Amino acid sequence: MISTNSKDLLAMPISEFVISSEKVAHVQIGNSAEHALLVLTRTGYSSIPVLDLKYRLQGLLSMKMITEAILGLEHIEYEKLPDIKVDTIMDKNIAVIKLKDTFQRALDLVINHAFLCVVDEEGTFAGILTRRVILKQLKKYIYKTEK
Ligand code: 2BA
Repeated sequence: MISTNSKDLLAMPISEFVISSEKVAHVQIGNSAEHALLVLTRTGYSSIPVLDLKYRLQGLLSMKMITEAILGLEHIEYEKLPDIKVDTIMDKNIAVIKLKDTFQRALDLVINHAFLCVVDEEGTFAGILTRRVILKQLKKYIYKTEK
C-alpha cells in the first residue's frame, strides 16, 4: 500500500533531478579505447555514456570493457588501445529514461543500475540520473514526512 504523500514523490517528473549533459563525462563513437581509458581514469567514473556525433545515446563504456578487449593470453596488450574503437566494445544494453518519466520509474530502475541515461523527446542525450540523487531525494522525503 503506497501512502498519499509517497504518491506525490513517485509521480514527480525526473527532469529537475537530472545532471545535465554538459556536466556528464562521455566519449563519442569513433573515439579510441586509449582516449576512453584517459577519460575514465581522469574523471574517476567507472562507467560513462557513449554518444554519436548528433549527441544521441549509443551505449555505455566501462574500464572492464576496455581491459577485456586488450587481455591477451599471457599479458595485457596495451599497444592495441589506439586501434580499438569504443563502439566495438561498448555495452548497447542501456537503462534509458525520458525527461518526462516519473520518479517511480527511476526508482525501479536504479535498483539495478548505478545511473540512468536520460533522453529528450527526440532521443537526444539530456544527461544522467544517478542513484545518489534518487537516494538523496528519497531521504529528504522520508525525513520530512516522518515529522
Ligand atoms: P561510479 O563511478 O562507480 O561511482 C559510484 C559513486 O561514487 C557515485 O555514485 C558517487 O557517489 C561516487 N563518485 C565516484 N566518482 C566520483 C567523482 N568523480 N566525484 C564525486 N563522486 C564520485 P553516483 O553519484 O550515484 O553515480 C553513479 C554512477 O553514475 C557513477 O558510478 C558513474 O558511472 C556515473 N556518473 C555519475 N556522475 C557522472 C558524470 N558527471 N559523468 C559521467 N558519469 C557519471
